[in-house]
Amino acid sequence: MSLLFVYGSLKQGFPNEHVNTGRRVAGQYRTRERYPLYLLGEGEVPCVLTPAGSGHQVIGELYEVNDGDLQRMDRLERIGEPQGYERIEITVERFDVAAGEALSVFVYLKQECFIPPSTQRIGPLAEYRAEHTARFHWIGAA
Ligand code: PCA
Repeated sequence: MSLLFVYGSLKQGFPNEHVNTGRRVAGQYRTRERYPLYLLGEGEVPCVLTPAGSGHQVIGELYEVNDGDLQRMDRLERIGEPQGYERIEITVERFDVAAGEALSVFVYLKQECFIPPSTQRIGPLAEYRAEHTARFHWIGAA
């Protein structure tokens, strides 16, 4: 079992929730560091970028996932493909309780240096919300 932090279309009630077969962990979570979260391209696809240090502490949901869950989501996020996300470990913290613990978790993100400069960006955002999905269209594999 591993922990996966999702902040975009894989959240509950968002367009790719059906691919997220993990088990939700109670609580509200955000990244410990600030990250730039943008809606990228004409599909307005949510994407956290590295390096950290600008933008906001990004808010999302935490899931317990097994290998099968990760395989399904890795395929959607096109892990290992040129246009795809990377899955790396970052630190998140629970913020709906006092002194929430820091946890090391997986997250899907992209490196800033691989985003073509001409790509449309909206943000940086602290949280991907329902209204941000209005023009969302996915170019993933699933
Ligand atoms: N799916 C992943 C990364 C961005 C996206 O839309 C997520 O929800 O965390």
